[in-house]
Amino acid sequence: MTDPNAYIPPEVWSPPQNESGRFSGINRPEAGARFEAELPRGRHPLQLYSLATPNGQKVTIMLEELLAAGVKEAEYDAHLIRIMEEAQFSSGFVAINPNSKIPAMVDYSEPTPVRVFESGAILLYLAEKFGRFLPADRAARTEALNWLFWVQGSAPFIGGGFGHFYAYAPTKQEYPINRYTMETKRLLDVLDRRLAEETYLGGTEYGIADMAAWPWFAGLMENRVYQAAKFLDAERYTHVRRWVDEVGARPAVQRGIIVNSTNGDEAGQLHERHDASDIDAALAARQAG
Ligand SMILES: N[C@@H](CCC(=O)N[C@@H](CS)C(=O)NCC(=O)O)C(=O)O
Repeated sequence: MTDPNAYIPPEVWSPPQNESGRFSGINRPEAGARFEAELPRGRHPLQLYSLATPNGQKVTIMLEELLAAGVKEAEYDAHLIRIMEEAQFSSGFVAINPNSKIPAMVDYSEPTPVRVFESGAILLYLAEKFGRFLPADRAARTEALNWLFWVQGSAPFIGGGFGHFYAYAPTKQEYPINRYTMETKRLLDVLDRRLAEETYLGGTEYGIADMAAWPWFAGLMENRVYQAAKFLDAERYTHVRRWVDEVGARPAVQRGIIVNSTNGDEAGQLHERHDASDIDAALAARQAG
């Protein structure tokens, strides 16, 4: 039977007019800058341009973990990029990330400033630069990278697939929701089985694979993204639950996840981070509120 509402693709696609999905207003089929504007620059060697989404939080968790481990050279300025206001399409941002997505970073401590984009590449860059949170031994390093790349490759099915069709699409449609729920639950099961056999994703040591995965999976379990924990029956993944709690209790994680945040109670938001005291103040405001 043919569905009378089924979409019949034209011979050549053209962008829809007046679509009402969450990101429809900012999406275009062309890359590149949409307007001229330089990026701000603070006083620290590392300049981060980001927003507190799961992809952004990965990097601020890593930076806070480095600082907590005593790596003073990891001091950073975190500038807010408001993606719904199209700040990722400024000429300055596109020059450091031609893909126009947060997070992106510039390291001015190198003889020639180094740009780094893609959250996984930023985690790897920082781990290698400071020799932390990634084992040196080839086998252990490879296993940690296996899981880092697993998260990087899998998260778009959670965010762009499941989250988009479950929470953001203008209408709820069964086919895409089934498809991406199936995949999201399969990924939760992959993670659960891994964490049944090892304490952390990479193995015995906490590291960049955990930092990459935690914001996505903790976000799902704790309803910080998509309000879907019940729908996904997330609590049945008991090993994921154990790891979400354990990693979430780390002070550096609690500090990192609020950097560049624009949600929640206004006093507890932290649009920019230029000093450790910025985070202290936002955490204190959250506790008081
Ligand atoms: N693979 C990228 C994905 C980054 C990404 O999707 N960023 C989103 C926010 S979480 C973004 O900037 N979206 C803006 C846009 O699509 O215009 C990474 O891991 O860094």
